[in-house]
Amino acid sequence: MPIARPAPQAPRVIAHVDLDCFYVQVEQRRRPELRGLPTAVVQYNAWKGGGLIAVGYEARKFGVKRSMRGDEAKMVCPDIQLVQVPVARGKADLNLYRDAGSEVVSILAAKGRCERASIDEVYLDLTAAAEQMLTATPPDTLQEIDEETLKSHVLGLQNGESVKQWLCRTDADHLDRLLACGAVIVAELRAEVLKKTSFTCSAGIAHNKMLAKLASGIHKPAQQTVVPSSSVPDLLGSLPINKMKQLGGKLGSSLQKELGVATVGDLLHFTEEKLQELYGWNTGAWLWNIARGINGDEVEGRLLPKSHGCGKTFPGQQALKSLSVVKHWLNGLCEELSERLQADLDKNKRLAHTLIIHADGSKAQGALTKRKFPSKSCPLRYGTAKIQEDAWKLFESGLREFLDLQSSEWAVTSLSVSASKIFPVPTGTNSIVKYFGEKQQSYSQTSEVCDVYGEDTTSISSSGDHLSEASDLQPVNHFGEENNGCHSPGMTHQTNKCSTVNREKGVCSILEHFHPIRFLKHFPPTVDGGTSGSKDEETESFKNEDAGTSPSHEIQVDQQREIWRFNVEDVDLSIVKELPPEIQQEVQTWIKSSKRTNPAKRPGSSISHYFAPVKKS
Ligand code: DCP
Ligand code: CA
Ligand code: CA
Repeated sequence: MPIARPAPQAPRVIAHVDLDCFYVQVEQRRRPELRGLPTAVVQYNAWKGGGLIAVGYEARKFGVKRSMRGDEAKMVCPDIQLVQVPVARGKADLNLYRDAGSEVVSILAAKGRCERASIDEVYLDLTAAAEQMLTATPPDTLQEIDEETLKSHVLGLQNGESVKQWLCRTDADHLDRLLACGAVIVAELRAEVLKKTSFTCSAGIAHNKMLAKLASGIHKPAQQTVVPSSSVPDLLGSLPINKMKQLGGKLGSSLQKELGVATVGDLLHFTEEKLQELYGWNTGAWLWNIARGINGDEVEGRLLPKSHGCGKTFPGQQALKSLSVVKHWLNGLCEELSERLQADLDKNKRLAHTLIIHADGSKAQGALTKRKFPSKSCPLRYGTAKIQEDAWKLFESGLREFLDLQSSEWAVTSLSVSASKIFPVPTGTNSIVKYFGEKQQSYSQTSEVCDVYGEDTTSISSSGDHLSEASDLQPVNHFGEENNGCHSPGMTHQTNKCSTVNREKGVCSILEHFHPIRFLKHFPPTVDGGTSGSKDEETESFKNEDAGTSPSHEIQVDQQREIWRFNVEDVDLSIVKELPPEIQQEVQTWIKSSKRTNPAKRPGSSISHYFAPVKKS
C-alpha cells in the first residue's frame, strides 16, 4: 500500500540509477567476444530456446523482446547470441549478477546516501554534494563541462535553450541550480562506473525518488534525464496511470474504471477529500500528492538487500504433484537460501530472523474452495537442515489450508523461500541479549501479520525489482521488498495461533526458557549465590560472575528493564547449536570460562533446567 509522505521542507537532489540490459552486460564482460553482438540471456529451461530474461540493445533493434523465447528471437534476429543463465541445483544461480551489482553500488555510494533498490538499481540522495558544488564550483564557473553531462536530457527545455545553457543559467532558481549540479555529479559517477566495471547505466535526476525513477527509464541506454520542477505537469500529464509505481494493479484499474483517469495528471481533477473518500485517508492523500509530483520518500542508507529469496516456477506439465517432489525442490531452494544467509553473515555480519515460503497451486476441477495457497512464515533457524525442516512444515501447513481439508488433487506451480528481517549481528558482550530481543520481536510480529500483500508495481521502464515474469524459472530477488506473513511450522490452520510454534525445537523453544524477570531496583541475592544486578550495573549488559559453586550469568536489557538468568554450566550444547554461529561462539566462550572456574559439572535433567530463571529469594 502506498504511504503518503509529504515532501520535506528543504529541496533535495535524488538520482535513480539503473544498469542497462544488466545480465547481458555482465555476460559480455565475462565473454568479450560477445561485445557489440546482438545478445540475450535466456533461462535455464531450454524449451523453445529458453525464455529471454535480458535483451541487449543491439538485439532490441531487431525487435527482440523479453517476452520472447529463444526460438522466436532467432526468427527476428538470426545472429542473436543466446547465453544461458548460470545454473545450480537445477535453477538459475544469480550470484554472478548480484556480485556485479554490488560492484556498482560501492562506486555509486561515494557521493551520498545510497539505497540498493534491486539487483541493478540504486537511489542516491545527492543533496549535500549538490549544495556543496553549488557553493564552491557551480556549473557556470567550470572551465569545461564534460561531454556526458552535456548529453543529459533536460525535460521541458523552452525556446531552443541548449542543455549547456540550462546547466549554466545563473538566473535559475535554487531548485534548478541544484539539479544542474546533480546532473554533473551523476554524469561523473556514471563515467566512474563505466571505467571501473565496464557497465553502462542510465539515470534520472529529480527532486524526489518517484520522479527520479520515472526519469531513469525515459532515455536508455547510457543516458541521463533531468526533471526540473517546471516539467513535472507535462511529464505526469502524459504518463499512463498504470506506468506509475504502485498503480499497475487493482488501484490503477479502479482509478481508470471508476474515475475515468487515464494519466497520472488526470488525478488533478479530484480534490484530496474526494480521493480520500473513495480510497481512504492515506491512499487518497498519496494519490493527490503524486498527481503533483510530490513524494517525500527518503533514500534509505542501505547497500545490502532487505531480504533474500529464491524460487522456481513449474508451469504446465512441470507442475509438482507429489509431496516427495515438492520436498526435493524445496530442499534445493532452502540449500541455496542457507548458503546465501551464511555468506551474508560471514561477509556482512547480518542475521535474518524470519523464514517465509510462498507457493502457488492448482486444484482438481470441481474442488469446492477457491482459496489461494497461503504464504507462511516462522522464526528463522540457521543451518540448512533446520531451514529445510521448517520450510517443509510451513509448506505442509499451507497445503492443508489450501486444500481446506478436502482430499482434492493438487499441483504446485511455483515455490519460493525467503528470509527477511535482516539485521546486523549485535556486537560485543551484549549480542546475545540483542539477538533474543530481536527474535522475540520478529516472533511476535509474524504472529500478528497473517497475509502476504502482493505489491502492485509497474514502472515506466520494465523493472527487474521483482523478477516476476511468468516463465519456467523465476529467480526471486528481494531488494527492498517487504514480506508479510505469519504462520509457522508447528501451527495448525484450525488454531491459527503462533504460540504453538516449535515448542520442542528451535529458537522459540530456547526463548521460552529465557523468561524475562522484571528488573527490581534492589534485586535480592540469587539462590545459587550469584549477586543480582544492582542499579549501578544496569547498563552493563552482560555480567560474568564467578560466585561460589554455581556461577550464574545474568543478562540485563536496560531499555526494557528485564533480566534473564540461567546457569551457564547447565546449557545443553545441542540447544546451543540451534543458535546462529556467532551467538554459538559467544555462548561457548561462557561455557568454557565457566568450566575453568567450576570444573564439577552437574548435567541438567530436562530442558526446563537449561535456561531456568534464577529464583528470587
Ligand atoms: N530480470 C529477470 N526477469 C525479469 C526482469 C528482469 O530475470 N522478468 C533480470 C534480468 C535483467 C535484470 O533483471 O537484466 C534487470 O532488469 P531490468 O528490468 O532493469 O532490465 P534490463 O537491465 O535487462 O534492461 P534495461 O536496460 O531496460 O534496464
Ligand atoms: Ca536495468
Ligand atoms: Ca532495473
